[in-house]
Amino acid sequence: MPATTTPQTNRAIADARGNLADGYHLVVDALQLNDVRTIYGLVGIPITDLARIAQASGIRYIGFRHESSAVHAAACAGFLTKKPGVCLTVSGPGFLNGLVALANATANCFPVVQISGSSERHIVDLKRGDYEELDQMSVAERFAKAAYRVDRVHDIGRGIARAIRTAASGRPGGVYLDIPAAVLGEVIDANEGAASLWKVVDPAPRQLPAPEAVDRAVELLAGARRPLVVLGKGAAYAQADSQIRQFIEETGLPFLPMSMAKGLLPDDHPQSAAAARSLALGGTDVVMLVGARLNWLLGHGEAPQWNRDAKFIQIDIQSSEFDSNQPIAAPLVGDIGSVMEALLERNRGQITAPPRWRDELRNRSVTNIAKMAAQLSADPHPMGFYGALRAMRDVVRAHPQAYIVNEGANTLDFARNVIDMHVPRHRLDSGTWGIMGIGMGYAIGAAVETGNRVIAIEGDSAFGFSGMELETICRYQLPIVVVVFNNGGVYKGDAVNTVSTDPSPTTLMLSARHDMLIEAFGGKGYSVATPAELTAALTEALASDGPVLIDCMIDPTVGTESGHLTNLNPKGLGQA
Ligand code: ADP
Ligand code: TPW
Repeated sequence: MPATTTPQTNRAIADARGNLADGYHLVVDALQLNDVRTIYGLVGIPITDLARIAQASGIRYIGFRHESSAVHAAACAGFLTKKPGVCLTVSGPGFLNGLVALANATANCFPVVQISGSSERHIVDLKRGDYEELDQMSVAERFAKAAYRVDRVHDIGRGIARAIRTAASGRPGGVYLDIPAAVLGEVIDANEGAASLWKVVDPAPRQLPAPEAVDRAVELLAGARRPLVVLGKGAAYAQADSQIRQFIEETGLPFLPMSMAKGLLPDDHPQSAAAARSLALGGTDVVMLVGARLNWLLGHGEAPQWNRDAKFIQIDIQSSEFDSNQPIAAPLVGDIGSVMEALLERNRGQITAPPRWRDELRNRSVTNIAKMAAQLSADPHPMGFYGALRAMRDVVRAHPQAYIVNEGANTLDFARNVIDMHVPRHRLDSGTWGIMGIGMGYAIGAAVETGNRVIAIEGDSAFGFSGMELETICRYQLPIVVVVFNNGGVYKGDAVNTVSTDPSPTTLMLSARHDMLIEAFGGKGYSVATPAELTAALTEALASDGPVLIDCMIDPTVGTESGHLTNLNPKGLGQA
């Protein structure tokens, strides 16, 4: 019996079931033993009974219409709770449909375990052609943090424990757990089965930084003339909210939140440099990255976006992240809570924010906020992104506990700037990959895990990737309001094909009535064309508990292709 087994619980399980246990029940028991309360999934051979047995045992099972949404929902659960979300897929194509979301979770450092049934090994390995045949583990290995397979019923407990440990510890990520159909059906002695399960102790242990590494960072920050702190979604994930806030406020340092770190400190905090982003990045001489990577989202730390002479301090749980893009003058490896505590302890008043730098940032913020206010208050007809978002901002302000899910191109760029966040971990978006299709999965994950209202702000193209999950939302009666910014296009909606009657590559139907989709499933739909109508619809939607979709007509001529990423399109010889 493994040392960490809790014999009492296991014996109780075994007694209740008589003398025998099968793989299905052992998977469910192992998950329960590890406090898994919800499974997201889509059933079929060989996992249908697994979902049924899980449900009968008291685990909540949420069934989806497409596996990628199920895995996105579990990944969202992982981000919000700091415990791996669990999802269930069928062999072959079902597994592959989920894999994109598992890879996305890994890219975003969200802990999630995708458990998939798989076909008979002796048929798959000789490529004899089985139903949904695929060598899933070798495929998953390349896209996940790790991939494991349970080949014997005796190893189910070990497999689940290993998957949970790997997903949650160190840099979190997606783990694939392959359970062949034969193992689910395998039967063993119940006591032996129960004794083979164990509960993972301290799945994400604290990791303390070395004192000299902390002193190095304090010294650098103390000598800075234009210091800056960048908070990333790793900082939000770490649930070190009070330590982070205390450090920022005690030192007075200006901070810049990455999109999913918004709300860690409120967006209207006087030390926020969000409205002076270009000046902050271009001017800082010492920047401390807290759970944020110097990837494309931060211009790889390169000039001219960044000051060429800037020195970097980086806090991360994964030491191989350091020096991936720029020299890291003060690497701080550890979990963010522990590192922040060490910084607070060893700082002793040395770090301050030079008043001149703070004034510069404040003045730039005032100018930029005034510019934005002018754009927001304009009331063009037809309605543009800013008009719609002003209306939404004013209604959402009264609901700080609502979760915001956001995807699209222009819809993402504008909403990120206009909708302020006041509470940590309440914003979920396209993240590290800039992926479309997270919308309904994340919204469902957030609603299921928290019971709070969720508002999904969706480009019309973005929404299409997971739109069928409206049925899931209605089936479970989740408190989700989907707002589709309908401008009839992937990006803008005014492109024309001059050579044939086919729509252009970026064209979608401007006349689409997404509100009618939700009505097919018994939800409430609104179609709005002005900020006043949007205000009324959203207010009513948030006053209700039921699922709502607001189709919001947006001028198809405004916005830009690829949003603010236009310059990432390769140039070539020009358009046809
Ligand atoms: P953003 O996109 O918001 O800039 P990233 O996803 O690029 O954020 O960065 C998140 C970073 O946070 C990753 O490098 C990850 O290793 C790190 N991280 C995640 N959890 C923790 C934690 N508990 N402690 C320290 N670092 C963490
Ligand atoms: C999985 C490429 C980036 S943004 C986008 C696509 C298709 C949709 C933009 O149109 P939308 O937004 O949503 O109507 P808006 O506000 O500009 O009107 N496939 C995947 N991920 C990505 N990122 C793409 C394609 C893309």
